[in-house]
Amino acid sequence: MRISEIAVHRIAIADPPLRSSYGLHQPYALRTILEIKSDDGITGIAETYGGEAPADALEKLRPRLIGANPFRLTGTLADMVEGKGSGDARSQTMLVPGENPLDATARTYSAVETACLDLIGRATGQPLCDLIGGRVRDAVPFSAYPFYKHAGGGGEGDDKREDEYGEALSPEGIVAQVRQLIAKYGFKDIKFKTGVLDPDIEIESVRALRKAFGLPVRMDPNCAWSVETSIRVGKELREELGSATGGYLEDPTASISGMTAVRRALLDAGCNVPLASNVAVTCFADLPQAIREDAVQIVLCDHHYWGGMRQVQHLAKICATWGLGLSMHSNSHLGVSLMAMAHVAAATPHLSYACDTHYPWSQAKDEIVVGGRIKFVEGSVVIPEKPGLGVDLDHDQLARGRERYAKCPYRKRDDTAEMRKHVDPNWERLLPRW
Ligand code: GKR
Ligand code: MG
Repeated sequence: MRISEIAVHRIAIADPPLRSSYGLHQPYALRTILEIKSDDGITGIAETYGGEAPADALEKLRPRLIGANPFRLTGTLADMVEGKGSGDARSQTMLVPGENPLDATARTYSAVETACLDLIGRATGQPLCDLIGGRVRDAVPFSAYPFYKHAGGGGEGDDKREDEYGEALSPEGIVAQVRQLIAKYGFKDIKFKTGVLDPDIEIESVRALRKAFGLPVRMDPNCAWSVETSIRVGKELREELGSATGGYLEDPTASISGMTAVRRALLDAGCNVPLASNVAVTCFADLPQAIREDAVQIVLCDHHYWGGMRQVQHLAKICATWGLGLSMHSNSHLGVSLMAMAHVAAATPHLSYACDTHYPWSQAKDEIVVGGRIKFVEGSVVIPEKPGLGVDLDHDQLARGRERYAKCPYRKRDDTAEMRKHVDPNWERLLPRW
């Protein structure tokens, strides 16, 4: 079997005004859909980061892909898997995920790998998770992912969307948002995006969530705090985020050494709130220092930027060996990414937390898989008994996504620009802010 054709689709999907320490989500999130066709007429698909740079990188790869054997991918594209650099330079501290040039090749490789595995799954009649070692679970649990949010449902002009969740800029608002998410999807864990309001209000929000639902809460301020503030919040929330609850504190402060300082102070205070990361630790080269210094106790994997699904499985093995937990990171996405996340999670024994997903923030109108939205059963995605990823592209919907992209005025994610437009014309991303 040889690759005979590739197609790269740039699409835009409505995204509500969610807040994080990066700023404010724009009314559209950008995604790229990749199709890889074989000379025997089978097509594999993948979804990755959007905008011009990720799509151009895939287009540039065309000469290396056409004629290549999809079974021999690692050999063909070995130079791309790891990306470049490590530590602060490679981190997602200042750049939103998907915008870091140092992990660009790992991201591109991942999209190609996913599409090839989907292709191979379709050619052999096997679900993707069963090609990469076989599933250890038939259903993959995901978390409710509440965000502080302004009023609005995303989209612009004639395409403005209904606001299903409403504004949430207080502890009560967050509890109401999570109530809706749980009622609709059945989630059993809560990953809470913070780093937006004064830490005392965010502490109150975590307490309100624990009180209202009694579920594990994981708090992620994306480096908005100094080491001192991180230590204070960790101490104050020792009960609510403690390891016994299944909670953790994710990237409270920037850099591996910052996380080390927080961890040491929390342990000295007898406070076992584990620290997780998808900002300080983003590649294999970050692991030696992070493990040596006990900077993080949980790593968030993400096949989209860790260099693909098999790299995630290697990461899981390293985490298991060194006694670290493994969780899964997410960014705004549709059903193709969701199914890829579910397949890799299904085939990764050492996955110690329910995965993150932004899927509830996307809408049926934008979904590009045949049959519409992927269903959740009690917070989990069930692996379908179908070959490959188990989902097909709806080409009419894909065309609508391309039209939205053509009309959309921007070509990369920029949460600072959106913050300046709608909240504060002088807004800067200050780290630490508190
Ligand atoms: O969607 O604003 C967002 C998140 O802040 C996202 O970009 C982060 O990458 O969810 C992510 C995280 O866990 O850091
Ligand atoms: Mg995070």
